[in-house]
Amino acid sequence: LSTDNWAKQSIYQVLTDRFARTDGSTNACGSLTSYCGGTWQGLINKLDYIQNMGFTAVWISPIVKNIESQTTYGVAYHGYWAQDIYSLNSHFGTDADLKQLSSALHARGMYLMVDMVVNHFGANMSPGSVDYSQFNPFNTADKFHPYCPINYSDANSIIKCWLGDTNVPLPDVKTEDSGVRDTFNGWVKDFVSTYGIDGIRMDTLQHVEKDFWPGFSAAAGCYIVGEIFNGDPAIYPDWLRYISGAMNYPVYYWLTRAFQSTSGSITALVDGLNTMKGQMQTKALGSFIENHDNPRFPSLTSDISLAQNAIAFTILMDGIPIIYQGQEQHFSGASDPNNREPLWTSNYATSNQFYPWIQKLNQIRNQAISVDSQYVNYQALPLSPDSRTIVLRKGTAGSQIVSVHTNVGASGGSHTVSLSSSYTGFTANQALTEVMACTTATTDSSGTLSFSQGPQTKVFYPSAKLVGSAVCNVL
Ligand code: ABC
Repeated sequence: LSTDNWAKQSIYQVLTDRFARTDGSTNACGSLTSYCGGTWQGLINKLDYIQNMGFTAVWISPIVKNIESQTTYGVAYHGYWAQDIYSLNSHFGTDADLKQLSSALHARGMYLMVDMVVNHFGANMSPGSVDYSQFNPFNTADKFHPYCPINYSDANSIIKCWLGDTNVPLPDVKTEDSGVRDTFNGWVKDFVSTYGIDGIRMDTLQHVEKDFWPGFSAAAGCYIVGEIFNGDPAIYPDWLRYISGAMNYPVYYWLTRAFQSTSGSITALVDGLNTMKGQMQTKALGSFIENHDNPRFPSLTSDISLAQNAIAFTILMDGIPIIYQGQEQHFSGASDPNNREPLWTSNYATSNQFYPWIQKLNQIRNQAISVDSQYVNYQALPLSPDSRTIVLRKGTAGSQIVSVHTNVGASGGSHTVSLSSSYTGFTANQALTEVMACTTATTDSSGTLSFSQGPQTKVFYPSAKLVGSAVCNVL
């Protein structure tokens, strides 16, 4: 699937081992550093849960065979310690199961994104004594860079040295070798067609030299969103010359800081968004507030409305929304592995304060995309009418979403906000729906929209454009 098509999707991130078991059992996992039993079959059985939340695509953990042994950090339940890239990880299921997952998604009109790693393999021995013969296909030392720990202030070291540590070193593949490149290109081409993969989440993108990526991308033939774990916006424009998309880590940091407390800086978020869009096309970036590597947002604050605002912002900002499993259950694990809770302990509840919230946001975004061919191309206009509030206007006039987010917190009370038509693009006496609460609103004779803003996100949309949609039953 192309980048333009991916820009219209909304992705749910699944940690395969932690999402659902084949037999649907919900008893706890003995240890969060062991396999907990989640499988591709378990996932297939729970696709309604994901699709009913409004998602159109699922990102799953790496699928290849990993090292099996018990390490200092447990076993490879996350999938990032590859041993044999030509075999599947049997803990997650069989070849037939993975194909079935792909076809089950496609039958629903949904898409499959697979996490992939080319930067390294995994080893459970000291860097000096790595047994390369255990790897497939690169089973000799000369296909790897010699060991050195990464020095993040040296660009060359980020590419050539090894991630992991001396307990669990991640032998760094010599990706500049033309034979290695040919092998990876053949491998990805094959995997994409064999399993009907529509998109790729590429691990450790910045640890592989940039000129590796165009050839790999051409072989893959689909959208790739690269993980560049870096909050500096300045490095992104050049990366986007080599790869179709990237995780939006800069906005992740500004957004977290703005909403993690009632004194977070909204100004820094507005400035950051303007910096990003001034430098690059933002529609192919992955928007997120949580993932499996960082402390979950609710570990920073227990405030429900701050979490709801942060999620709403993720879904309505520029880029492809990515929600990590468990956000809809307000899970609050902090560092890895505590942020990798088995989802089944929630019993997949759908009537809490987050599942319907996410569903509504996906629905309004999906609706805006279906009626406005330019919605995803329109780079949102951020505005901060006061120090506690950020407004985003996104979409062509006539079918634009104007969303209002605040960090006053659950006990912050309400204040009046007025937005002029020159900002919103709304017209005089226009009938609008505030879709989060399904209430109506009308602009005044000069097109100004005034309302009382409480702690929760408000999302205004022209009522006429909701007709026929599932949102708020507008007739
Ligand atoms: C295991 C244990 C951990 C233990 C660790 C030593 O070993 O679980 O408890 O602390 C996988 C597993 C992990 C496992 C690791 C290592 O492998 O999931 O459980 O940790 O064995 C990707 C994946 C991630 C995966 C790997 C490895 C890579 O998403 O799940 O981890 O395949 C770096 C990489 C990044 C990587 C991340 C974990 O480490 O670049 O690709 N993620 C700075 C650096 C970043 C660095 C980051 C975290 O620190 O610049 O490159 O990411 O170490 C901002 C700056 C950023 C800065 C942050 C901290 O601050 O702008 O640049 O990031 O302000």
